Amino acid sequence: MFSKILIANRGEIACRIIQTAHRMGIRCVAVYSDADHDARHVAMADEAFRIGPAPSSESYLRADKIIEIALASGAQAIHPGYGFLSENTDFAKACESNDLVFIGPPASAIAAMGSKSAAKAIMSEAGVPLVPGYHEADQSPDKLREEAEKCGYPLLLKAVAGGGGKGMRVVNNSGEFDDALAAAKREAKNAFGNPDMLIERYLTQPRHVEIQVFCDQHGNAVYLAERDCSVQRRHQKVLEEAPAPGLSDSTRKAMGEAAVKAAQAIDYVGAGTVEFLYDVDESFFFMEMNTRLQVEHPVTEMVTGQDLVEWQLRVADGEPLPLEQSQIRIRGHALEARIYAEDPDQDFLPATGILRYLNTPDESGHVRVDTGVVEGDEVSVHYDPMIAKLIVWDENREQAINRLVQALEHYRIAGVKTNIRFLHALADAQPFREADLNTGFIENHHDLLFPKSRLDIHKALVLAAGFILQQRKAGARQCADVWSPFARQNSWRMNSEYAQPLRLQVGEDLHELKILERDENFQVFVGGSVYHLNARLDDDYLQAVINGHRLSVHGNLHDDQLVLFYEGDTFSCTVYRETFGTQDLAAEGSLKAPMNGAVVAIMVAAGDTVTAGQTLVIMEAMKMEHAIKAPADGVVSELFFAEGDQVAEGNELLAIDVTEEETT
Ligand code: MV4
Repeated sequence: MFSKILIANRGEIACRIIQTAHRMGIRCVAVYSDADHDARHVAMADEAFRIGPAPSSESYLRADKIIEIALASGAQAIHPGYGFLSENTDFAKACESNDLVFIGPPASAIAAMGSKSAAKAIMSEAGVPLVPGYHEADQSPDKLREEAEKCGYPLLLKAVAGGGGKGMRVVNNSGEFDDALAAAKREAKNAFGNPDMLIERYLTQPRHVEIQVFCDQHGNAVYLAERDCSVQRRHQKVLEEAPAPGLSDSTRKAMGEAAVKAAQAIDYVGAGTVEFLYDVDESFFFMEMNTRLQVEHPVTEMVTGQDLVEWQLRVADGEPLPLEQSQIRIRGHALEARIYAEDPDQDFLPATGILRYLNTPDESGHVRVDTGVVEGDEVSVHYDPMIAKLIVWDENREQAINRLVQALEHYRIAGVKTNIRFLHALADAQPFREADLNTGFIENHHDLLFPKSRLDIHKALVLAAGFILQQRKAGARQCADVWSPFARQNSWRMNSEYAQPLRLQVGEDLHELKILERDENFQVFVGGSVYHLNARLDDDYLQAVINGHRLSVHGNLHDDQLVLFYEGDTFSCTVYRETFGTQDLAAEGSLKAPMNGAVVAIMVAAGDTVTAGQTLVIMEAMKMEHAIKAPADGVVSELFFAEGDQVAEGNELLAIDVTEEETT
């Protein structure tokens, strides 16, 4: 076995490879760009070398530099991970010519899958099922039209040189064909420099089911079950699972054997994936083959109990496959959710920033987190915005989904927008639970996947108030320095009844709160209601009782940004510094005279029921009238002045027993 390998990658996959290599007693050399000098993969490796500036083209794609570093460091092999140089035939060849083992397939196998039409020809020859259609060299429009008629409609035009969903066009009937063909050719010529087209019968509700294959250097080949990756967004996988729900043992076997044939047809070695379109009638068709270890390989590891990186290392070192086909069993069900730095509310725009707060679920036999970042790291524009893969396993699919939902609730990130809430909605959606899967899942269930917040806005604001005030108090207690801003809160009176204003901005809306506080108990006035809050804060964990409803949230306050986490949902707001100059604000909702003046009208009597915002008393000062309004619903218990009386600023004018509101 190798004693030292170089990992030509970054992020979670570099970390994941290092973990297995270390378990096998192999030393690891990392490489890094300027953006990654403090990255987790660098810290985990035994040694690490700088390649160059942050852009991939100047770092992780620099085959020449990486080979130079491998040779200088004494590594015997290079693991390319996925992406970057993993499917680059020149890199695989360059490794070989420098006596470095490329931990992947032979360059010839990578090349064979590079062209769609060539790949289809090989697969057709090998007896692997293809979508009915046309994939030959004659590209004359007459020939293509003739083949289209043979194929039938709807059909799909695919660019021979395309991939990953690029260069595809649906043609619904023969009337559309000529224009569609011309347009598709133009696009393909522009995008790939090659206008050639394939024609396929268009499957309207296919699933993406892929088979993990493994081949050694001695001609042995096995399949390690399948993964269903139908839940995608713009050809980006979002959720993957193994096994594929509802796939019969006989179809699994047929698909597995077809995948092994596909791999053997190109003299494959190592880990590979054969992707199939799986139709509603259980027929399946070869789509493409990925000649690398894939992002979603962990779900296969969870259901087979095998470490695929260990298999890769053994195979690359010339060992036979660790298991024969008959020894490979699947147990239970695994799911993987890809956690991305992106904003689902802005059409999944990639997000960047610093991971100010990062809590991952506890790992166990049921929960695995593959990640390349730690709290404080930056998600930059330079690389893929995937933050982590959350992988769960359980005895059956239903329990595995429950695990995923729970683990997503424990995955908390502040500082960078993420898709966690979206993933939570996805995993918890009824059609997903029912395994009603196809590649249109996200589009078809859009409404379910962008649910309303689980927290009522007022409750969220009340929790926010509790979190902010209790954290300030904890800060003040910790801070002996009297000049500390925490000690200087001049609206703050420990154990006194004193209404403090708090302004919280949520999106476009500014919410003004008033808070009376005694120890752990608060009365929070917001939007005409009063909430009784008991709040205990332990580090980032707030245990609250709001009007008799006990609930708990986690939170993070960084500068003026507060994020609360509740059952997979987040509530974010901006906290305004109190502005004591705004007398109106301080007076509003208070039953005290805002200034010296006269009571000109009293609109209520003792015993009256009043509603929030109702005018109670009118005062006059400096020839202007001021309305004193009810801060909340309640009953007037006492009036302290009569019409015509002079009052001083700060005098209580009347008292109200605030109605305790039951909220849900
Ligand atoms: C198809 C298809 C329906 N019928 N081919 C998209 C990516 C590319 N590799 C193949 N793709 C498709 N090919 C036929 N004949 C539907 C898709 C497709 C798809 C496939 C797998 C996963 C997600 C997808 C999303 C949209 C379309």
